[in-house]
Amino acid sequence: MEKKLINGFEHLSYSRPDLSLEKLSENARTFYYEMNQRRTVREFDTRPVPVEVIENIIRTAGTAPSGAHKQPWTFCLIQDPEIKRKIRGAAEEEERISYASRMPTTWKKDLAPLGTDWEKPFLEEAPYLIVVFRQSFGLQDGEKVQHYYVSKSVGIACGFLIAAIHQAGLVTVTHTPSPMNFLSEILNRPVHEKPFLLLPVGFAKAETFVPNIERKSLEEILVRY
Ligand code: IYR
Repeated sequence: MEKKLINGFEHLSYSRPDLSLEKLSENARTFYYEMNQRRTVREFDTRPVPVEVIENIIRTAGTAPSGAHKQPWTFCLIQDPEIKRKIRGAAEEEERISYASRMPTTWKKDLAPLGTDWEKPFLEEAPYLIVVFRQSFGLQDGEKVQHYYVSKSVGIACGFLIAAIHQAGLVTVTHTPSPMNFLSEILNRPVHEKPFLLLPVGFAKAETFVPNIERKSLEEILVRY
């Protein structure tokens, strides 16, 4: 392996396979077709999933780029039914108030096609919950470590996570109970970690339905210069 020093730091020679343009097109098309099959699913089968599958999904999320390579994320993996029960109870308590009085009419009108409500049975039914925490700063041997672009970094890692869940053949819903500080307490996280996203993971229920909604076309999301 070829090496070189840049700013006094070791760099390794790196390359990607030199693919034909046909293969390149096929790869991009195939990956898009695969990702376009992804749907947010709120109904889970209670069938178990080997923990090794979830570990590799989390490893994939950990391959995301991050500000100054600080990797400012923590993924909490919950299997314990008692902790799931606590999380569901606390999330539903917040959601009940949100749906009843915190969310304005426009918001609720926008959510109507998705069929969401305050009840979150998936928080107990899914075999796993992954709670992603953003680290506002790091701690190494009691010393504060500066983190950069934390939300962008953790957002990208969550994108990788969701893609890996789908690619494995499993489903998830990006659940953001609000406020979500109860997760820090239940999971006993240190103060420099803030809850970012909660994802139940598992097989989709044998018969489930998803909203009949469309994705924006390329021309709607792309501006060419
Ligand atoms: N957090 C609530 C409400 C909610 C908000 C949005 I924006 C969604 O896309 C879906 C749900 C809930 O989880 O029900």
